[in-house]
Formats: sequence, structure tokens, C-alpha cells
Amino acid sequence: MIVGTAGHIDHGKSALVTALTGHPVDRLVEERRRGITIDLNFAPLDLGEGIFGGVVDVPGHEDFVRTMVAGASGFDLALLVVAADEGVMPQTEEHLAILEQLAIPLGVPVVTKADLVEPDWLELVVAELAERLRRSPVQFDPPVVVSAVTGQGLDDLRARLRAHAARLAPRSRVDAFRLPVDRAFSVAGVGTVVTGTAWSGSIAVGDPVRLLPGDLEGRVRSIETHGRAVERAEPGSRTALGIAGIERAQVRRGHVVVAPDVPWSATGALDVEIALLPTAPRPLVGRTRARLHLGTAEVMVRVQPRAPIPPGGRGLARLRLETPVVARGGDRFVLRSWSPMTTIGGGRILDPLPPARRATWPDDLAAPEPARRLRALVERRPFGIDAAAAPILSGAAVGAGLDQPLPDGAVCTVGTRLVAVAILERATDAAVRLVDEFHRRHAAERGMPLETLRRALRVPEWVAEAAIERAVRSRALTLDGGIARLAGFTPRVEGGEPEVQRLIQILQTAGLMPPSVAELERETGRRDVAATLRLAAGRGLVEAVERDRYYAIEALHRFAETVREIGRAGEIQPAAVRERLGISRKYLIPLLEWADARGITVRAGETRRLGRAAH
Ligand SMILES: Nc1nc2c(ncn2[C@@H]2O[C@H](COP(=O)(O)OP(=O)(O)OP(=O)(O)O)[C@@H](O)[C@H]2O)c(=O)[nH]1
Ligand SMILES: [Mg+2]
Repeated sequence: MIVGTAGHIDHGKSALVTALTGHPVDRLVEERRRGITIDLNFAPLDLGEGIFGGVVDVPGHEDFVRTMVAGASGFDLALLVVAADEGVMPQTEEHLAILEQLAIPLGVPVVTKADLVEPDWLELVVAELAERLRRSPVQFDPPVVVSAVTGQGLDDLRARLRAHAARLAPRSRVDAFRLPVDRAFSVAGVGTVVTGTAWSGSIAVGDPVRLLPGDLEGRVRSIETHGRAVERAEPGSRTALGIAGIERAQVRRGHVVVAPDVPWSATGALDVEIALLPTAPRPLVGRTRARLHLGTAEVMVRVQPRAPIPPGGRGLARLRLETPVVARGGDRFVLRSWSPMTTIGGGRILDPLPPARRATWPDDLAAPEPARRLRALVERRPFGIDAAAAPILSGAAVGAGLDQPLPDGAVCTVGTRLVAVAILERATDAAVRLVDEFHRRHAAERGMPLETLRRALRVPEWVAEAAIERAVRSRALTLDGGIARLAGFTPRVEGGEPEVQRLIQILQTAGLMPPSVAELERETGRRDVAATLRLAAGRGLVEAVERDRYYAIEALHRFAETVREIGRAGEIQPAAVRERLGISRKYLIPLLEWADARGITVRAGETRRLGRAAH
């Protein structure tokens, strides 16, 4: 369990942490000199009865709210510390708003410095604080009264923390590993060390890791959690990773360590749901510049709300990031105004890698159930998502089964992709329509070449493939030797059978010196000669010896017979064939090659002999 502090400057957060853990904090020289906390402090927490946790102590000074947010992102439980002599102050309110925006589940209000005030006053402060927190979305206990000086109330507080820790649901180890970095330093003998709270998943010594953004690769050399060396980092614990392969200078707060088995990537835009605080100075309108705090990262963004969001209101927006971050669907964030630097709201990430242009915003994008969110995420992309990215996009745990299509049938799997069925349906309809159009334009053709159809669909190859397959399965299309046709289609020649016969007649008359397709087109004035002859060839009436020259089948029989006669007497000399049939070389050579291909003749140097098919 990660316990964190929150509260106004000087209200006694660090003194409370020291009293609880016995661990000194505020160890920077400047912190000592100024008597305030500047950076995050971490201390192991031994609650007794074998229950251990970690404490993150944050600064209360208004200049360091960004540091507070970086620390608070990993809290399981917040100690909202209020000094009895001052009561609720501006950063008490601001820190509370941050805890609420980050959806920290649990809180214990702590009224400290009880030794400094009269009992009546104390009662008043406690009552006011309890009232203030009554409607908070963070589930707050009734306030605990303590003093770090006298030790009053500390046992009570420890008992509360123990009870909460025992009830806390353990996080799944199976999920994708992610650790937002809050500190990086180097240690002699270990090398680069990064620390943070492991948000999800687990990692072991020896495992490969990636550092994002920037995508550096390294390997875990050592792991420490709550001050002890371990073999494996557990989700939800304070973790220090010694990493080989990454230089100290390459890492800083805001970077994220992930495991390479899940396709994490940095993003330059986020689609989000924003809640603007009632105290925000002005509405959020197009292109408002703001600071986004996500995990331990702080980056400048331009907010593009779908509609202006008034103070106290909610709305959807796209954030354009000036520096990339690593995000996951469902992540909570805080928004602070650019100037003055105050917390204005926060929200939840709906799509961490939004499609570039003209994205739709289905209602389910903000649904509470990950399954519905995933469907919306798939549907808003023109060609779906890679199933491996589903846990990142939707925020559902790896292994939650959401990399499979949902039972409602709106999404299906094609290879490794999840895609909206509607997209495949559209492509399938388009395929059928294209083939239909092809038939209208080329009635004499058997159908549309498959390759032409695939290209004409103008979708990724895997979508075209799946769409054509669907059309075939539903019996709308038939595939036949690389040709697609509508089921039930039969090629038709304009003018009908007499026109087919007329062409065949011409070829028969021409014998072994037939006109080419182009010559036939000129002779007959038709543009569908090639298609008509392909049809006639399908019926065995003619045959293409060259790509653009067809012969009547009777002429080819006569040629084969002549070759056989010559061959039976000995070698087949081309000149002898030419003399016998009275044809020029232009026709003879392709005809001999045709006979070779048929096995009627076999080539032997310049001459030929009869092949196996000749007998
Ligand atoms: N009398 C009394 N003094 C306290 C108590 N707790 C803290 N103090 C004093 O209050 C001052 C501020 O305490 P810190 O613990 O540094 O306050 P903080 O909330 O951590 O301050 P920041 O981190 O700078 O926001 C110090 O001088 C402490 O000695 C307490 O319970 N009783
Ligand atoms: Mg402090």
C-alpha cells in the first residue's frame, strides 16, 4: 500500500511521516535551511503484523504543486494533513482537488499539531473538516487527531492504516508493467537507478525493459522495494530498478519504464473527458494552453474541447501535447492553467492514441465498462486496432479477455486485428458493387481480375482479403482462377451467339494465318473481341497461341497432324513444316512453340522430334 501526504505548507506533513515511520525526511540542504519540503520524500512504512507499505511525502508550498501531483499519482490512500491551529488553507483545497481528479480511492483526514490548540477549537476544526469532506468522491474516514510532538493519536492512525491495508485488493501481476519514474540517479556498482511506484504488472531481475518516450532499451539489473533487495517488483509498491544499458543522463522524472511484451508507445495527442473545477477562472475554449500532469510527467498542451466547458462543468476534448507522454485508457490526470499556475481541473483518458483526423466520438468512449470502451475505440478507427494494443487503449488488464471480440457481434477478429463488423460489411458491399459494375462495363468478360478488385477497394490488404472472403462465403461472389464474378453471372456478347460465330468463322477461314485481336477489332468494328474470344476459348472453339492471336481449333488440329506426319518420318525441320503448310515464320515459330508446350514436339537444338503427346 502506498500512503501519501497532502496538505498546506507547514501543516506538519513531514513531521507526521517521521513520527509514523521513524524515518527522517527533508534531507536536502535547502529543505533544512528553509524548513520546507521541496522534492518528494519516500519512507518505508512498517505497520506491524507483517503489513508493510511505503509513504510518499509531498511538498505543500504552492510553487511545488507539480511535484505534489507527480507523487500523488501513485497513492492508494492519502493523508490529508491539516494543522489544528490554521485549519483548511488554500493548498489544502488545491491538494484535495488533485486527489479527487486523480481518483485516489481512500483518504484519512489528519488534524495535527493538536498540542498547540484548546480542545474547543480542535473540535471546531475537526467538525469543519469532516463537513468539507462529506461530499468528496474520495472515500474519507472521519478525521484523526494527532500530534507529532506528543505522539497523541499516532497509534490510532496506525491502526486505521493497517485496517485499510488489509482490505486493499491486491493488484494483478499479470497486467502490463508500467512504472512512471519519479527519480533517477546513479549508484556506484549498480549504474542507473530509477524509482517510482509500479502502477501495474510486475517485472523481475534480468527482464528487458523499455524507457519511453524516446524508446531506449535496457535490462533490469537489480530491484529494491521498500528498502529491500528483491527478485521481482510487485504492482503498487515503491520500487527502485537498477537498469543496465540506459545512462543516468537519459532518464528523468516523467519518463516511464515498461516491459516490451505490450505495445506501449508515446503519444502526441489524447482524447479525454475533462471536469473543470468550479473555482477555474474561465471556461475552457478552443486552443486554451494548459499544463497536463499525467503520472510523473508534466507537459504543455493545447486543449481543444468539443464544446466550451464552463467552470464546474464537464466535457470531451482533444489535448495536443507539446511533448509526448505515455498514457493508457482510463488514466487520470490533472490540468493546471498556464498562468497563473493553479489547478483548474482534471479528468480521465478516453483514447491514449487517438486517430489523427475526423475521429468520431461514440458515447461508449466514456463508458464505465472497459468492454464497451474497447468497442468504441475499435469503431472510431477506420480499420480497427491491433488486438495486442487493446489493454493499453481500453485500460483493461492484460488477460482480461478484451483482446477477443465481444459477444454483441459489433467487432470481429481478422488475423491479429480487432475491427468493427460494419467496416467489413462496407468493404464487402463495395466488393460486390465493384464486380457488378465491372460486369456492366465488360459483359463479355468472365469477371473481374481479383488483383484489380483488391486494389479498387482502396482499403488495407487484410481488409480487402477479409471482405472478398465474406462475399464468397455469403455466396454473393464466386472466385474462379483469379477472377471474381457475381454468383449466377454468365458473360454475354453484344449481338449474342451470331456475333460469336461470326468471329469464329473469320478465324476458320484464315486458317493458320489468322488476324490478331487488334486486326479483328478493326475488321469487325467491335471493342469486345478479346473478351468474346476468351469466351469462345472457354468453350473449346478457339485457342490463343499468342496472347493477342487466336486460332480456330480445326486449324490447330491440322497443324498438329502435319507435324506428326513429318515427325514420323524423322527430324522435324521448321523449313519443312513451312513448306508443307505455306505459312510464314511469323506464324510458324509461335505455332511450333505451342506444339512444344503441348508436348506434341520436343526441341532438340535447331530441330524437333515428336513428343509424348504426339502418339
Ligand atoms: N507543536 C507541533 N509542531 C509541529 C507538529 N508537527 C509539525 N510541527 C512543526 O511545524 C513545522 C512544519 O512542519 P513540517 O512537517 O515541516 O510541515 P510540512 O507540512 O511538511 O511542510 P511542507 O512540506 O513545506 O509543506 C515544523 O516546525 C514542525 O516542527 C506538531 O504536531 N506539533
Ligand atoms: Mg514537508
